[in-house]
Parts: sequence; C-alpha cells; structure tokens
Amino acid sequence: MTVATIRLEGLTFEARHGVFEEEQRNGQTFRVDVTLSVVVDDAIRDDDYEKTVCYAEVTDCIADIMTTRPYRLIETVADRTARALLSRFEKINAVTLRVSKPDAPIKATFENVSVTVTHHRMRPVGFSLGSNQGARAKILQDAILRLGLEDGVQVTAISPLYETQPWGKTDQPAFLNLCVIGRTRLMPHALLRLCKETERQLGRMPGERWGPRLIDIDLLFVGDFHVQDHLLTLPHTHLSKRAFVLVPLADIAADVKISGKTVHQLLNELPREAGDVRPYRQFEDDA
Ligand code: PH2
Ligand code: MG
Ligand code: MG
Repeated sequence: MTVATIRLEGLTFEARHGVFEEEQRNGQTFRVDVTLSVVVDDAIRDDDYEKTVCYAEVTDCIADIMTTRPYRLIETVADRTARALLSRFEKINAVTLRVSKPDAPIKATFENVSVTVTHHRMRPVGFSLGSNQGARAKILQDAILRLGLEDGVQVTAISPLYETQPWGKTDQPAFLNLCVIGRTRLMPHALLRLCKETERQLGRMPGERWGPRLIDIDLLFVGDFHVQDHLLTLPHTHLSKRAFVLVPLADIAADVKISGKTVHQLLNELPREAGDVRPYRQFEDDA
C-alpha cells in the first residue's frame, strides 16, 4: 500500500476570524498549511488524477471554510477545515492542518501564531479470535482487552463465545472462537503487526499452519480496503467459508458488507455441519 504525502503550504486568505470586535470588523490575513496522507496505489497504477486527491479542489474547500463565516477561535477554524477535508475527499487518510494568524493582536513583536490539528479517517475493522489450547476463554478475554487498549483501535462490539469444531485440520481439540469489531485509524499492515504482537505477548509459539494454538488473532476486514500481498489478504481469504467466523460476526455485524455481500447473506449461503459452531457458556470453562 502506497501512502503519499500531499502538502499545500502558505495558502493565504483575508478573513474575519477572531475574538475581538475589531478583528471581526476589519478582518486580517490568515495562512493555512495542510498535509494530507493519501492512499495512491490506484492513482499511480492508472496515472489517473480522478483516483487521487486534487490539490486545487482541496484549496477550494479550504477557501470556502476560511471565508464563509467568521469563527472566534483559530482552533475552531482549523478543526472545521480538517474535518471538512476528511469528509469531502474519501481518499484522504489523515489531515494535519495549521492555521496561522501572523498579524494577531498581540502586544509584542512576534513572528507568527498558529494552531495545528490532526484528524484521521476512522474505518470499521473486524477481527476473528480463536484458541484451542490452555485456558481458552481467559486467553481470549485477555486478547480482547489488549486490542481495546491499543492506541488507534476502538472496540465497539464483542460477540458471544462459541465452541467450534476444528476447521481445515480436524485432528485437534475444539476451539473457542469469537469476533470483535471496532473502528480504527491504523492501516492494514499496522493492524496485522498488532495482531501478531498481541499473539506473541500472550505466549503463542510458532506452530503448524491451522494447527493447535493458544491464541490466533486474524484480521477480517479494514474498511473496504482490498489487500493482496505476501503478508496479508483483505478481506480475509477464508472468511466466507468459515462458520466459526461468520456465526459470531453475524451476531455483531450482520449488515456489514464484505466484497458486496452482507455477513448475514454469507452465513445463509454457507453449507453447515451439525454442531460445527455451538454457543459456549463461559462459566463452565476450562480455566
Ligand atoms: N483456526 C484455524 C484453523 N481451524 N477451526 C476452528 N474451529 N477455529 C479456529 O479458530 C481455527 C480453525 C487457523 O487459524
Ligand atoms: Mg486463523
Ligand atoms: Mg492467524
């Protein structure tokens, strides 16, 4: 994934923002510097301006907010402008925007005064968690806690627990599985690192593919990013084939669309085996 930094510096506007009546009446010069982080893979592949963020349109959007109505605080001006850019241009991943007021009413010689804000696009994220070794429920609980404490990840819902027949490699103990959804400002590979690092902290050792594990944390989807490289595939390759993912996910995200189909639809279309995924009563646990 290629993230470019697009920077516009020294955009200058006459406007009437300010706390004092004279500022609102007379107006003064404001300067805006903006840094955009933009996912540009599609734009670069097709060398297509429609697939990136046009800096001229960004300028118009900034001008609009700078000059349409006066605000008292440059904090407010910066915040409104940054939010407007994020909502208007879907390719923008993060905005850092600085509003300067070089002629502010300050009784001293000074170079500049400014306020800088940063806003990130928050995207939906889904995780599948599983364990079939050790104190399974306790380890899963610990993993959820760690995900939720991570800077840049907000957990919004946790599914019930299910006991599930091993999928893919069947000669191993039953799993406990659940899903977690949330919102994130992290990019897919940063989330993958978070999953791997959390597994490691919880004591997972390298083992065979699809074999027994203390904890497995798989990234299911991040917004509508499609990723396919040697490290990561999004949406998750096997998502639509796994009842142990779709059943808990449908409890908390039935209407979320994965490559055009809702989780609810994917679950309805999945051939099931009797007893493949059963509700698990947490308190009769292995711990
Ligand atoms: N994870 C696997 C392979 N098979 N089967 C179930 N029931 N639950 C899992 O979490 C699971 C699996 C590889 O990660
Ligand atoms: Mg897995
Ligand atoms: Mg995994």
